[in-house]
Amino acid sequence: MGEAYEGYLQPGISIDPEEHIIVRFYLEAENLKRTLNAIAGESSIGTWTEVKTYKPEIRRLGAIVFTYKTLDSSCAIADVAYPIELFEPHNVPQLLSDIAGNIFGMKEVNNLRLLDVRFPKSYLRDFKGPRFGIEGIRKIVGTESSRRPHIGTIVKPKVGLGPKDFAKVAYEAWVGGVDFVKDDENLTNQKFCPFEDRVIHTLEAMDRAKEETGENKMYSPNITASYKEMVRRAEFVKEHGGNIVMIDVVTVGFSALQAFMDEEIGLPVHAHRAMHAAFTRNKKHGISMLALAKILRLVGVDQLHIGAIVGKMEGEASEVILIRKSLQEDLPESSETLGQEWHHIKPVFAVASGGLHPGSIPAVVKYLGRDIVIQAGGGIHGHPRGTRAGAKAMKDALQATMKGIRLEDYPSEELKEAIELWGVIYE
Ligand code: CAP
Ligand code: MG
Repeated sequence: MGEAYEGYLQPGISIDPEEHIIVRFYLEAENLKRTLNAIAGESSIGTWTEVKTYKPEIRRLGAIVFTYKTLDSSCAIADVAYPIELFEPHNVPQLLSDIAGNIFGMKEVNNLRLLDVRFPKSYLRDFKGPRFGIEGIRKIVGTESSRRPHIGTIVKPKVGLGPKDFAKVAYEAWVGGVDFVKDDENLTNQKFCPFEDRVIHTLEAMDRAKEETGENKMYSPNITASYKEMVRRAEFVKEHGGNIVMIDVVTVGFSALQAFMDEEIGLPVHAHRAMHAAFTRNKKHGISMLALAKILRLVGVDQLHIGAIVGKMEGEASEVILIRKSLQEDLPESSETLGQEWHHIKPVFAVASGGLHPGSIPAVVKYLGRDIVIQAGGGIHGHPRGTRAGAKAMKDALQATMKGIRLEDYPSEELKEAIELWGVIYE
């Protein structure tokens, strides 16, 4: 074998964070220094050996490992700086082919995890970010001054109901008190529930619920499909008076998602992250949810599932809290994160979902604050007296929590019944 260039490893060198995209990696390898060097090379300009086609001016595009800390003899955490010139503006697939591409499959890598990423202002400039974000969605629901969390439901069973039954369940949930109803991630346009019929019936039901309650409501149909079909479905939703759409952002892929955002259809996007855990869950390998969330904020989703801490899905409190912050705040560099200033990119409404019920609300609010959509599927439609009572219990639990009252002490029969079945979680 020929020799590879060794100069990508330059610990201690000073890096201008405004001229680079910085990536933090966790690495396990036999020879940490050699593999860090190889990772920086393979993810920028290099390959396994020196090449005769090389020209000295190309060196400026090489990534640099500018800090690394060994945790023991076989693992390290390293920060790698990628010169901004390496990246095509406004091209997330290309970004990922650089910083999250071949390197995960290199033989000499035992485990590699992309922990965090930081974008300079010059890279953010070519992205619009969320068109609605927290404020835009609060305006639709009418919570700009109360600043309370929104509550929502996923119609259950996940799939199987026909359009009329689906709309009936949605209506019951709205009248019971939720702000937001959404399709499940695997409901799109199956024969038993055609998309257009479902949207028409459910938006009619939403209008009735709005009239009867005097409250604003949202319905998020899942438009996940091939790109052109997503655009067609979103336009259909808009024409029929819809006010948001849902996309399974990981399964549709970044190219489709970016192209969809560029269409400027004028509806907020609720991002479901189905399949993310295939690469975010293993703590030693893959890509963190934090990094994925930052990229999705950049691309411009308005609501994003981040985990619920006390529900059915995996996700430690410290991690989910940091993801929420990264979606909504500018963060300085710290031991937890590379930090990020977002400039013109608006904050994202975070979504807590998965195994939640009325009794989970105190803990979710304690951990994640108020700029959060709290969703319950089973935890509403599984109420002993059905969907309307479940939604009422959810609304009462939120009101109690906002007033600082223990759920057990709140005068609500529906809430009492929910607590008897599922309990209360305060932390
Ligand atoms: C919640 C949910 C969501 C999960 C996904 C579900 O339903 O609709 O897809 O929240 O996980 O089908 O499980 P339940 P995450 O309320 O009935 O659990 O939000 O972590 O991405
Ligand atoms: Mg679901």
